Amino acid sequence: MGKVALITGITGQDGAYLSRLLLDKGYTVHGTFRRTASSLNLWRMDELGIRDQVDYLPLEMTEFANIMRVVDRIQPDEIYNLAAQSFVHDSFEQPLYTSTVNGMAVVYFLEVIREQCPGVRLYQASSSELFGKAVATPQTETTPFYPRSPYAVAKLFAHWMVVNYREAYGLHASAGILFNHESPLRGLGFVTRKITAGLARIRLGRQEALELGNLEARRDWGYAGDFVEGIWRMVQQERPGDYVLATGRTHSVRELVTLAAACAGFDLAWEGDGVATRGIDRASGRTLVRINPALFRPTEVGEMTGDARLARAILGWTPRVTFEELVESMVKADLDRAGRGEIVN
Ligand code: NAP
Ligand code: F7E
Repeated sequence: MGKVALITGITGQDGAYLSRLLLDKGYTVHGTFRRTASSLNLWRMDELGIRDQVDYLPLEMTEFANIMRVVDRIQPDEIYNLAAQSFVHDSFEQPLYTSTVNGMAVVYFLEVIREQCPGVRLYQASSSELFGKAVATPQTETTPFYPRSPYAVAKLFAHWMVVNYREAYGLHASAGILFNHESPLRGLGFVTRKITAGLARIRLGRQEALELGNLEARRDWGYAGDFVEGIWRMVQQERPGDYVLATGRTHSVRELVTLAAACAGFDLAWEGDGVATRGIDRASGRTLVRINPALFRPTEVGEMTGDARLARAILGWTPRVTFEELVESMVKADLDRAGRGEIVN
């Protein structure tokens, strides 16, 4: 018989790709969603063609007893905790809620496993944001953490809880310290998808310009489809552990916009400095990109570069899709969607 997986945050980007991967491997997949809207938004599952292959359960991460009952009902072999308030920018406005969902809720899961089903394997979605104002480059599993947002502080609490439950109670609990990973299924609030969807709309005359914050921030951007493979491999190890997943290549937001613009058929020239910076389409002279100071963060993570050598050595994991291929695929997907007149999610 195949294994049973419980994925929290099934409606998110990683939930969709991980579901597809587990289904391909013969798992029975149960996915949890939160009942915030009147209907369940499964557009990502639709894009991957797997909507009807997953069992969906409502789960509120802030409700301990809800988690207890869902785990008891499903009796999973593996739990992948992906649900989170995952927007770093929003966490400055919602620090309490972010702390509860990203931090405390992880302890609820750990307690349920410890009390009810200690043999269950847990994956916790940790983040490169733990490194924050990084004290060394590139970042590895042993680089000290310096979180720079309520999001990162809450994830750090959860991360150490996972380590502690593993050491104190012998749970098979692993944390993936994942660097930014993107795809055509990325949420519109993140900078990659905001840029590719925005440029597609501009190309089709449906948006005037793109407003961005810090163009100089640098990230190690990989492809989500590659990263969920690494997540699964962590959970299959005989011994649980924590692993960095990253590409080791870093680009600035400015480089990202320039490349995405080229993929959308624009030749972008940059003029001005600071908040007066503008990205201008050389052919028409139109301003396509401008800066909105409201999009800057109170404390920013300037640069991230990951070193995934441990994952390569132990898990046999390497990312396959390059930054250029990733950006091109995202622009293409958004041009197709905008061309079909679809509401871009
Ligand atoms: P995502 O697309 O934003 O998905 C987050 C999921 O969490 C969504 O399904 C969301 O539901 C759910 N959620 C949020 N608040 C909830 C609550 N109170 N109760 C129940 N569910 C809730 O994020 P992702 O990119 O797939 O990332 C997956 C996980 O990896 C997250 O924990 C994220 O913090 C972490 N991570 C991501 C990256 C990355 O680059 N993608 C890197 C490192 C770590 P709705 O659909 O209802 O909003
Ligand atoms: O920002 C800058 C912004 O929101 C990337 C989450 O998945 O990865 C993600 O967090 C950079 C930042 O991702 C805009 O200031 C400029 O420096 O796409 P982002 P993030 O904050 O790195 C980590 C690993 C996670 O764990 C998180 O869950 O881009 N930036 N202008 C902008 N960012 C946004 N969102 N919007 C802008 O207009």
